[in-house]
Amino acid sequence: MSWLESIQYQSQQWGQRALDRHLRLGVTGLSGAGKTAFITSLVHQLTLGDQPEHLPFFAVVQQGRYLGGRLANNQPLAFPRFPYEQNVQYLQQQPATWPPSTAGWSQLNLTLRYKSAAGWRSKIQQRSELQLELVDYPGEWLLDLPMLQQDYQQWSTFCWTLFEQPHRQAEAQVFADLLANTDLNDVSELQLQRLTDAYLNLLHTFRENAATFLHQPGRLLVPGELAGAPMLKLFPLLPAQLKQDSPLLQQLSEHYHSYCDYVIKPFYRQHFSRLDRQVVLVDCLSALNAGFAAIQELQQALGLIMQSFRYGPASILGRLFKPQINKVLFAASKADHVTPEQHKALTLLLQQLLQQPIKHSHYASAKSEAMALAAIRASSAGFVQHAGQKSPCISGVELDSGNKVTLFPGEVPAKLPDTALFNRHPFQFPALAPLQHSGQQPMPHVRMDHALEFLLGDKLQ
Ligand SMILES: Nc1nc2c(ncn2[C@@H]2O[C@H](COP(=O)(O)OP(=O)(O)OP(=O)(O)O)[C@@H](O)[C@H]2O)c(=O)[nH]1
Ligand SMILES: [Mg+2]
Repeated sequence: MSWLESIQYQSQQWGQRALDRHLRLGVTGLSGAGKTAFITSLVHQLTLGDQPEHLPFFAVVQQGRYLGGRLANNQPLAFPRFPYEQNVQYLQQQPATWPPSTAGWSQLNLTLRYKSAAGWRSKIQQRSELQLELVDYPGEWLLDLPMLQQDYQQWSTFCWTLFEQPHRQAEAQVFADLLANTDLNDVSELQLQRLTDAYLNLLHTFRENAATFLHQPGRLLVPGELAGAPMLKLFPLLPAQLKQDSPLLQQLSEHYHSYCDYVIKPFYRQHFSRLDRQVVLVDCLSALNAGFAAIQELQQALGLIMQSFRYGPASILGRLFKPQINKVLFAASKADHVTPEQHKALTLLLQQLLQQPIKHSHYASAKSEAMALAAIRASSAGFVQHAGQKSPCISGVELDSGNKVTLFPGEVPAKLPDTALFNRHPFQFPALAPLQHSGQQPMPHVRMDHALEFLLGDKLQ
């Protein structure tokens, strides 16, 4: 072995230990925003997508330096593993279907190998590695974080302010009547269960009939491993009932504090501390479909989330976990449900939705970018001739009917629309089934290469 080879070998050994780097990527979004689809696609792209034509804006692939990614086997055996293979199976079956909504947290670690672009590292190391850690969880759990800033009374008051809004009022009245006729001295198991069931029923009704986004506590809808835990017998008492120091109020306050201490804090400490990078996914199109109230509530929910993630000494996460996120990607998901020339408007709409929360947050200190993307493409884009004119369109398979459709789904407003616009022009963006694709090809996407470049590009130099 020559002295040069010897140095190279020594350096490689040292380099593998000292330079192997680690990145924890947080994928954030409300239920249905597309987190599971995003992680599945990201893993698929990084393990199969080394073809430059498939990821044209991902520099490490474009420059031929990407050596591939594989699922790491260093994951603690006690951690639930992200069901990547099962998700791919759903997407590749005939007909292709979407993976189901997530019911618990799970993690996946990836090892990415690449050749360094330049500098001393490229001379002494044949290859470099980056460890990527990804976590998935039900979106419903994200909205628990703001509860840490409230006590039970404040939370109950907040809930009833929310329930007074026109799109929720009628549904909430039944539960309000039930509470009004409740004996506040009765803290029996049966009473607590009966009222919790009624509250859970209300949350389901809100979600299905009123297209709402804010549902707390999240574990009531998606309990995960906590199904049956006594502290999940939790619902907001009426504002008038909060003024009397009743046994029921005391019991519910106790459940609330246990929920904050034993569920919310550990969950966020485990999953949101030490995040290096973050993706915030927002499904703007479904909210537009659901109407003015839904858009407003989406904005409110995003505001609450961003407030919770606000960094610096004043923020709750800052105080608890000292996060160090230095790059945030804001992404309007499912962009393949509209024609490509609408993507700009979709990005502007997303920026408008997030404008207030971002202004008041410390996200300003992190590098951020906004884009419209589709993690897993469900349509192909093209043009049709109509009245002698070429018009943009998309083609795909309708999720509900299974029918093939070719359509122009409509324009995306570049600004937050007002009620008048919704009255004049209801939005009807379609929901489509994933495109059929063969196993060994990377999943079709829209701008995942841009997302990968923004999130990982500098770490793969
Ligand atoms: N067209 C299209 N639809 C998508 C895409 N990603 C997600 N969807 C649709 O959105 C639904 C929800 O996506 P998920 O990835 O399960 O959302 P999630 O954020 O993980 O939701 P929870 O697990 O409930 O928190 C899917 O079932 C699809 O119908 C995409 O890239 N393109
Ligand atoms: Mg999910």
